[in-house]
Amino acid sequence: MKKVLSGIQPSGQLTLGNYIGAMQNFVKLQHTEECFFMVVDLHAITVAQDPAALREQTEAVAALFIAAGIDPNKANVYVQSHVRAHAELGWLMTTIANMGELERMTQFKDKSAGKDSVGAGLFVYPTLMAADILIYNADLVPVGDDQKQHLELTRDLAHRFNTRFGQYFTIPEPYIPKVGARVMSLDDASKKMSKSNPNVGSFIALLDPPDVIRKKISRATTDSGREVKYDPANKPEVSNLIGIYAHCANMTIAEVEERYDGQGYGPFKKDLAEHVVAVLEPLQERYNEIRSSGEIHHILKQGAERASIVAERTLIEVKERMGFLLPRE
Ligand code: ATP
Ligand code: LTN
Repeated sequence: MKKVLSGIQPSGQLTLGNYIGAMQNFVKLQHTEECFFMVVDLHAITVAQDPAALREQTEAVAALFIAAGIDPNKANVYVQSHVRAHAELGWLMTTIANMGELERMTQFKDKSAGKDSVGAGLFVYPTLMAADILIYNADLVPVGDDQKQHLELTRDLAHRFNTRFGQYFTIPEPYIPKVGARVMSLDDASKKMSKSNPNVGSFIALLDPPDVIRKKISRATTDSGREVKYDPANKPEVSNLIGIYAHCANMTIAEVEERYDGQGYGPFKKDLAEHVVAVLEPLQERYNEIRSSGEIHHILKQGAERASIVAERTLIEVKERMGFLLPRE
């Protein structure tokens, strides 16, 4: 069995981008591999969060994991800050990283662009992500396309550690979907769909009611043509919608193109909305059940306990190799 780890930030409402880019693969991998899926609250605070909203979103994201089909008896589901070893290994990895390589991270450049004051946590964000992955010696990391560069850095840090302190960390591989690795914004196909976009019309939240989903899709930007054709370079908006369609209807891109051949955008968008609703409605029902039962707290406690055992073991080994004096009896 391979070890799989991934995380999602409780920094807003989860979107269809998170679902297609990451969560669908979480659900798939849990059947064959040993999985660790976290709500990464320590990462979320690298930009300012309202404390009450952070607490609510953390619980909401955890419940969405389960609602999306992650089985807590198959995968470990927990909150990053409940496993203290993450923060500690994060610090150790920060001392292995160089300023130059962190300055090159595009997520840092995007999130700090135009800001008067940028938190130091945002800068060292990737070293904590590296710790998240390396602490379980994960083989595979299911993420969307935007996380590829962070994964590359994680691999470099693992390799650097191994060279300095002896072969120890597994070099992890990204696991990225072929279609849907970068679901784009509904209002601007040059930007990825993001839960932190202030324009709520730009994303479909997993908890959007059916009528809101229909409205958002009917208003989604297309082009002045009428051909439902997958051509990301020349028809980025329509290609993005076709990708979403293919995922939600479980069809290939070619099948979607064929179905709407010669029909224009109207019927295509209408059906697309129904396919998205059909995927999200049952997920929302399960979500409501999980939230009202309160069972999520037990799931998170159990997940953190199991994960801590593995994480603590790694931390001791790493500290030993780096030359820390470990406490003795
Ligand atoms: P934010 O926009 O607030 O930075 P986010 O929406 O990117 O957050 P994350 O928690 O950072 O969400 O990402 C969780 C996972 O979802 C990551 O694996 C990320 O690659 C994936 N993901 C996020 N947005 C998209 C998208 N538009 N298309 C595909 N995958 C995505
Ligand atoms: N950086 C990721 C979230 C994240 C993560 C991780 C993903 C934190 N730790 C470990 C995979 C593995 C993001 O912004 N999407």
